Amino acid sequence: MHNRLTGKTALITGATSGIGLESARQLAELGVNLILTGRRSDRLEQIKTDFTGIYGVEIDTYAFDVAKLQACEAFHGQIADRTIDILINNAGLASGLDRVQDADIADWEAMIDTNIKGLIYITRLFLPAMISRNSGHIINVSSIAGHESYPGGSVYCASKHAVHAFTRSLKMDIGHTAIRVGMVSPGAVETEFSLIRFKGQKEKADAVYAGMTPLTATDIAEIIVFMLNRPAHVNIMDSLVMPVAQSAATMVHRDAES
Ligand code: 8X3
Repeated sequence: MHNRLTGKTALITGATSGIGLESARQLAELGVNLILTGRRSDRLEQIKTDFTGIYGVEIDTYAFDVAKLQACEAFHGQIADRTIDILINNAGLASGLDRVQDADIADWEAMIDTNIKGLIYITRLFLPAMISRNSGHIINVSSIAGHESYPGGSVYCASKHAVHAFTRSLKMDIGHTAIRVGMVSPGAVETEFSLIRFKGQKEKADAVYAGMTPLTATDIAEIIVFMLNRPAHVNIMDSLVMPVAQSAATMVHRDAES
């Protein structure tokens, strides 16, 4: 595959695990310099050490919570002199799978704050420089839950529908520029996602992927890299990606024995 990405700089939120971390790894392999953010500073430090040795690209890490506007503003101020060619708004989580009438409002707030507010804060802060330069590429990590709702997923699905709607409006608002904007909308990907959704209950998390072959973070990162690596006139607006065993958010074919 022709590599159009070497020497560019990518800012990736939620880069300490899962799709964010794999996207970082694959971009580093292609010679992309990285600015990685996440809440876990120890993991960021380890990733920086590991990747710097292997890939020889420039890597900077910033530990903060994208859900906090002031932290996002401070981060933006710290790297104001950097050219961000690629922004991957990946930070996000599911918290709980409870019916509306039973759900914990703190879970809802966590999802709204990170999945919606974090994504729109970072976009709002870094977009003006892209517009001034008339270049850049933004990929938002959405979900099948941005296309469909399912029981127990009310606010998670609402947050990903918000990502979907925001991404489409964003593209329109900067339609006069050369900036590309798209999203990736995965179905079941086996990462820390379900463990976090079920608050560390491993059996519940494992059951999500039982008897089927889920997607991996690597699968989704490959698609993100493919989207980023298209020629400048090609903008993939959305990639709805499912494991072959999953035909809709709640329709999963599982092996009979499990
Ligand atoms: C992750 C996929 O199906 O749990 O966004 O909503 S799902």
